[in-house]
Order: sequence, then structure tokens, then C-alpha cells
Amino acid sequence: MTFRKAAFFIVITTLLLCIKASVSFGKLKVIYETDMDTDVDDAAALAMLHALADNEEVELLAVMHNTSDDFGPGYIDAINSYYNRPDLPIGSYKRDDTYSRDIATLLNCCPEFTRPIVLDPFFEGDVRTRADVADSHQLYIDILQGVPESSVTIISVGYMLNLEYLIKDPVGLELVRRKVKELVVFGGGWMPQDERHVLKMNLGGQQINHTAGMAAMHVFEHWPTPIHVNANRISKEYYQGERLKETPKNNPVREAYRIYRHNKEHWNRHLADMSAAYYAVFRNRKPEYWTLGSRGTPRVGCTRDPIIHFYSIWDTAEDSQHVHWSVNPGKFEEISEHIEDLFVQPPALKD
Ligand SMILES: [Ca+2]
Repeated sequence: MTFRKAAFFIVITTLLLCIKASVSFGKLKVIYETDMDTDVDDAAALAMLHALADNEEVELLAVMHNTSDDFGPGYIDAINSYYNRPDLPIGSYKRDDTYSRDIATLLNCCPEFTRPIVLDPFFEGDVRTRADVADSHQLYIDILQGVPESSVTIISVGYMLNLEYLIKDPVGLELVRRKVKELVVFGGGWMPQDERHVLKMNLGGQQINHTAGMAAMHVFEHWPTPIHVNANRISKEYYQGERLKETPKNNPVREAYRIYRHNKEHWNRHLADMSAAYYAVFRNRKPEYWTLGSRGTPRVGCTRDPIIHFYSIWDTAEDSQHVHWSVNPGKFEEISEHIEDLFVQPPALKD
């Protein structure tokens, strides 16, 4: 190689490395908080985040499991392994006081998909139960200590128990204040009118899990950085999931939908948790997709009413850093199709 050619090669290589570094710098750093096994949208939302990571739009830092159900972490590991990220850190809530399976038992619904997939050697992964993964609290501390200021987005689509205990610890609270840019939540129903809404399932439901309801109450009152909570959801005619049938049988998300929807006429299911993950990634790049409501504080209240124990209410305050967001109904079709494109996207090839 001549000197001129070598110099040209070095310049081009340096340029490409700089471009790659700048793209990498722009990736959204995400920690995903899930009550895996309450519903299958948690699974598809995680698949979607893996696809977005494959597409260089997201950097997944960790997945945190936030209930006392044992097999959620093993199932999360099955998804991570399927997407060729078997070493992606997983943390879990470790106390034995808040089971999301309670609602399934109570309503005689919602087939359990985590246990059968974790125990089936056909699916990848070497984690079984909560005992095999880190305590979410310590994992949060370790991760947040190692990231730049105001760089992390937490997407919370389950109970808030991990987050509650994180910010009850002064060290954790200070790390969140410094390192967490925002908390994006699905589990709302917050609207600006002075009206109470029944607390939604992602946050524990109206009366199912008292510990989860109390956790949401604490987090919304004390979280030190901006919170973005949903006010609506993508309506039923745009539900997705049927195309998972086109994916390989060892795809644990496909299997979850097969188990969950086996006696239904199709596999389409709501896009609740996916919409929050989608909002977190595309809220700035696609502002026409969203409607932002008034600023204020999402609050969870508690009554002694024999029917409704927990409720949510939006406490409007223009100087608040928190906001509620809605998906633009005119974009339901476009967004729902893109969400499904992402969660059926084949995993990137291994290096
Ligand atoms: Ca959920």
C-alpha cells in the first residue's frame, strides 16, 4: 500500500469510528421495569426494546423484575438470550409480599406463561427464578454509579416496588436525582379533570396488591426527576400480536402469546406497555405522535371504600416537572403497525 493510500485509509477509518461513536452517544440508555407474567404486553415490549437496540436506537442497561413471582426473571433471560444478549443484567424484587399472579387467580384468567417456558429446555437461557439474579436495589446502585449525569430513562410498566425501595435509600435517591433523566410510566388513566380513576393494574390494581399501591403512592410523591405517565391507550381495533405466528417456534415471545391466547380466535393483544416504551424512544423524534397534557403530579390515593381502595388523580400544577401524555388517535394505526414490526423483527445475528 502506498503512503497516500495508507493515509487515506486511516482518515476514512477514523471518520467511520467517529460516526459510530456519535451514533452510539445518541442512543437512549434504558432500564426496563416489568411485572412480567401479569400480561403478555410486557414480553412484547421487551422484544421491541431488543429490536430497537439491534437498530442502534436504544442501549439496554438492565431489565428489572418487580413482583414476587418466581419465574419472571427466568423468562426475561429467555428473551434476552433469544435476542443474543444472554448477559444483559437482570435484577429482581426479592421480598415475598406482592404476587402479580394474585389477580390471575382471583379472576380465573391470564394463563401463566413464564413457568412453562422457563422449565422447557427448548428455550434458551440459564436463569430460572428470582434466586438466580441480582437484587434490583444493588443492581440499580451499581449501574447508576457508572453512567453519565442525567442519562438514563427508566420505563416502568409494572409495579413500583423496586423504585420505591431505591428512593427510600438516601444513596439511591441521590443517584436517581443525578443520573435518571426521566421516568416513563404506563399504568395511568390520569386526566386533567378533578376526577378519581380506579388504579390500573400495572400499578397494583384497585385493591389487589396493597403493597404495590402503596409503592406507587410513594414513588409519585417523592420521585426527584420528571415523570411521564400515560393518559390513554391505543384502542382495541389496533391490537397486535398475530404476526408472532410467523416467527420461529423457539421465540419465547411467540410462545407466551400462544399460551396466553391459545383458546382465542387470534393472538392480537393490547399495546399498553409497548406504547410507553415507544413513547420513551420516539417522543422527541415524532412529536406529532403524542399529545402532552397539563403539568402536575400524578397521585395515588387510598380510601376505606369497600370496593375501591386505591385510585389515581392528576393534581394540576403548572410549575411541576411531571407531565401526562396521550397517543394521538390519528396515529394509532401507524404506531401500532410499527410496534408490531419491531417486536416480530428477527434478532440481529451474533457477532
Ligand atoms: Ca405490565
